[in-house]
Amino acid sequence: MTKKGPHFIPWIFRVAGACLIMAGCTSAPQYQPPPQPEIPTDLTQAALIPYPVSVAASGGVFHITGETRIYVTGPDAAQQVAQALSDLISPAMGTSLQVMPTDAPPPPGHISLTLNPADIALGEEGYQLSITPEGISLSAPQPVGLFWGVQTLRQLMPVAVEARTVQAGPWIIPTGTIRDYPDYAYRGSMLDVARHFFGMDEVKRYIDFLALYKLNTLHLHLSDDQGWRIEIKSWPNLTAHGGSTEVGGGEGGFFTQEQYKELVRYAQARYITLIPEIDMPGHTNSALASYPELNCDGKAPKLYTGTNVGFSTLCTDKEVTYAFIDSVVREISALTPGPYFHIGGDESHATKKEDYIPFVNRVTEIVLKHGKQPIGWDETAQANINNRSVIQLWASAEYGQMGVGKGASLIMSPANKAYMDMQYDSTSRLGLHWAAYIEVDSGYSWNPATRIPGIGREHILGIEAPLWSETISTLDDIEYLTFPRLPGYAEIGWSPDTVRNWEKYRKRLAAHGARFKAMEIDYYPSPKIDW
Ligand code: TNX
Repeated sequence: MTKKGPHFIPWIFRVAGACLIMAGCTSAPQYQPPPQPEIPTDLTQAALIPYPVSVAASGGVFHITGETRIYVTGPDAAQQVAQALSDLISPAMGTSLQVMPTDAPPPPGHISLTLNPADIALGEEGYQLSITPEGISLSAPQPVGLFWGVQTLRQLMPVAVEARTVQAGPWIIPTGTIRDYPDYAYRGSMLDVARHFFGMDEVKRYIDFLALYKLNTLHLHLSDDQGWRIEIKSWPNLTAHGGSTEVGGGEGGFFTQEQYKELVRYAQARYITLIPEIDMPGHTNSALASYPELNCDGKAPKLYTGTNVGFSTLCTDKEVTYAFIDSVVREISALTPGPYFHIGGDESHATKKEDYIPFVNRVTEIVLKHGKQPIGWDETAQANINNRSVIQLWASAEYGQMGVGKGASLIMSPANKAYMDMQYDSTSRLGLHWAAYIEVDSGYSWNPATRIPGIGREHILGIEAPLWSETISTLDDIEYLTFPRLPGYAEIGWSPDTVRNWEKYRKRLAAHGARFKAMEIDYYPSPKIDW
């Protein structure tokens, strides 16, 4: 055995030894304990968006571990929500939380999901979440409430839960009770897949974003001058030709009816209703280019890849126009379990007013005949509408008031507050600014029920934040304009006015920055927020 001299002592002991001798030495390598995550024990301080109606803290914590089970009582729909919860948190925990259907009262120490139709104070979509050190009990009158309660639970968990790879934990949740239900029944966003086409994966991810923030409606703008994006079997050239390009001359695209059904199912599993929009009589160049007979002069125009508006119109006094619309509404309605069909009706500057009103009247009847309730942009309030129509206010207070006067209910999307295609400020890399620059505080700080004289809470179905796509063509672009504004619209739609407060909201939103990162969302880091 070779005798080793002191020069064989590993360097680390030598440095440590030297430091023992030299008093006051501070350069010794010291043991660094791993950083302890701050243990959140005050439920009222949780960064929940939208903020719940009521939150009471009890100061303790519940640990979710690999041993935690999800007990569920109730029909298939409730069990699917329990499975969704398991699927949501299992990847980051690295273990699959077991779902246990049961009719017996669930044992303590676990998570339980229960339907409680007797709790009518929670309304259609509400839920109650009771968290103690011994377990979590989520109850709701309907499965949809369980689903929204799961989203709250998700936001109460450490943000690492959003990662799709195994994370360290611990999976700790503060204790207390939340009772919660939405202010407005309609809470939506619109995605324009016509100016630039976005495909299945992009739309599904967008649906995921809505679900996290308890938005229950996705309005898809499926046709415009630049492209027709949904297969119509009886008018196949709409997509074959009309779907073949987009703004800037890219290749465009469209959804087959099978794909559209898949989107409907994907949204339904997240309690989100799809609303299809076929914009007419203006915004129709792609249809006019596909079928010459829809033009008054019988000649098909060229496809259009610019961004002007207001130059196209269906020929309102040809019968074939209404046969065409009937087929389109019939085929799309058959794919649509939701109650609404959006007929557009905006910016029809190439249609004479005396033609526009009878056109909207007739299209309204076609939509009703196919079992759907028509929604139109605010200009459609000029037609002979009544309480069967919904008016989506985007630009005109006067048309909004006219719609309310005729008995229609309103969706509030004022462009200078709710349009997510508006730039944040003059330096934003994407977006337009014809309506306003909309920084995060401006997008958050308004009240749909007091914005327009004569239009009150009782006239309003809800709010919607549209995302037009003239300037955006990738998922990153979508994310940049959507985040961080979307959570603010979700809060306006869900939380009562009395709990909405910009100073508090901006702190909660800051905490969501880490969640966006874990979800790999390419958000705009607004200087209004201390990220
Ligand atoms: C106005 S909003 C439009 C859209 C544009 C949008 C751009 C509405 C009903 N019409 O055609 O895409 O502005 O911000």
